[in-house]
Amino acid sequence: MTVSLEELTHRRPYNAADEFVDANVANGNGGRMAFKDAERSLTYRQLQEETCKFASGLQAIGLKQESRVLFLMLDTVDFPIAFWGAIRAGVVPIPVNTLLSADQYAYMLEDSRAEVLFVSASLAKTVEPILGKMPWLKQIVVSGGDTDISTGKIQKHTFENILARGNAKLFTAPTLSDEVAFWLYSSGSTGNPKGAKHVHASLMVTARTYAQGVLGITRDDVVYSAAKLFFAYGLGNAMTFTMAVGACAVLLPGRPAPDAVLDIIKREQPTIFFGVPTLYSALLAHKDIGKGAGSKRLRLCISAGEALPPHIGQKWKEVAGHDILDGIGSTEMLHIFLSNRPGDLRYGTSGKPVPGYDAKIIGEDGAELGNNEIGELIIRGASASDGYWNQRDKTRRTFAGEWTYTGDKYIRDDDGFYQCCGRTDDMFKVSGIWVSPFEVEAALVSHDAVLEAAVIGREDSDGLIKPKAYVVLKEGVTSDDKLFESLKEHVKSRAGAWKYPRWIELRTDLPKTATGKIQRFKLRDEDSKPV
Ligand code: 3UK
Repeated sequence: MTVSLEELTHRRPYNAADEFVDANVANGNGGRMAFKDAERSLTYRQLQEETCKFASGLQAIGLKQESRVLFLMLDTVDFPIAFWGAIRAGVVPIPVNTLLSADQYAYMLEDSRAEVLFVSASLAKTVEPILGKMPWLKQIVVSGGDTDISTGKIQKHTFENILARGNAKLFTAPTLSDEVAFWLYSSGSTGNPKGAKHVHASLMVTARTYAQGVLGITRDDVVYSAAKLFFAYGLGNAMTFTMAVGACAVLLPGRPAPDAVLDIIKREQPTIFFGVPTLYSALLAHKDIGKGAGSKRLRLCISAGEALPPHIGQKWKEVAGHDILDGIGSTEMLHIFLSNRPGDLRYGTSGKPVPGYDAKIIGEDGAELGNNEIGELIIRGASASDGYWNQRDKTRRTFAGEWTYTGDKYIRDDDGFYQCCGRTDDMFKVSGIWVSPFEVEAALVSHDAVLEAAVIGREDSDGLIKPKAYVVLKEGVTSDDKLFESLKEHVKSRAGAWKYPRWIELRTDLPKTATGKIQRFKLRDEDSKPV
């Protein structure tokens, strides 16, 4: 069954598992490899069988269509089995970040009212203290072995139990293309995470627009994404994009440290690699980095999550022999909506709108701005979230009719490239001229002595806002007045005279979200506290 984008985005009977799983088997991809992790691999036919068993197993333990389940799972083949088993049954999976604390899981379990928690055995200890206190949680399912944690009143199963409870009879629950299929929590820079609800049709929308339209993914591709499946970025990269064309994704359950990443690239020879800027930077510093990062078949390298500093893209091209395609996506839009593409790339920008998405830059009064004017980026596209769960006010501010407000400041140049200028809330003006912290940070990290930098606006003794920089130096660099002067000069020459940091504070690390984004608001809060 192949449905056109037009048909897909109008309410009709549609279960994403039909297209992503069953259509592969029907189209002759049944014997092809769909997923491979450190220990196991799965063909499309096996994926179909296992997801049927899993879906009926979920029904056997009492789950109904529209029930919600939380996934606290590492990247192994169990992830797609559980995800697509749930979708097939019309049960709503909510994959969450595996690096959070018990308190954060408690918040999400309570907020989502998930009835079942799927947890990788090695992560079970983290949630043990909260299990007894969750009002909605009834059962947990352990993947990758068993665990001896005490679960109190909550019933515990193993992944194998669930499969054994089900049967391989082919079925999909009667869902609609417009119906909520899964959620992803959006971390945000302040407050609790918000559950962004996504509908069945959205997964195929991102696969057709970005993965096929921009990357030209085919069934011969082998994908490795350092971004995990619980992020919207990883979920597309290493699951839905490959499945949409019958290709293969390789999964790494462990931490994507440079050694492990180079190792898997060398072993699996992927054709497409997805990373984030800090990883590319760390890989470039690794002694074993070279052509194709170790893969002879590598054809595309992608970066998202935060803006890619130009020097990293240029250096990667020199060393690994490939451009890095920077693109911006969000949990709210599900995947990438502005992107550079092969043969049409400008470092220091997020590229141009992905076909299927429209972008506008608007001023404070909401009116659309022209080229070379900074404003907020808003996006129209069929993969937008259906809204935040139980947060009407935030939903209405972010999803205004057809347009989604990104909260990002952007500027479009005369050639149509969109350049990121930081978040709406991090920007500040110096002498009436916008300064984007990002720009100053990019200038700082291009200095030889600097590993990382964060910039905020702070008031000087005249009450005027000026840039302040927090800098992490590279190992072995010693600081003195000369270094500080050299950093200031460097920014003046790179970013503009008024943008140089009037204060520089050295740090050993910077506050970051679980997804690695610098939390400038924390630095601002610290800075404004009286000493
Ligand atoms: C920022 C970028 C500049 C930007 C994501 C690819 O990152 C993803 O989703 P999140 O919800 O964060 C969204 C916000 O992150 N951002 C992301 N990419 C870039 N800024 N250049 C970039 N290339 O502030 C955006 O609003 O965590 C990325 C695919 C799916 C995703 N969800």
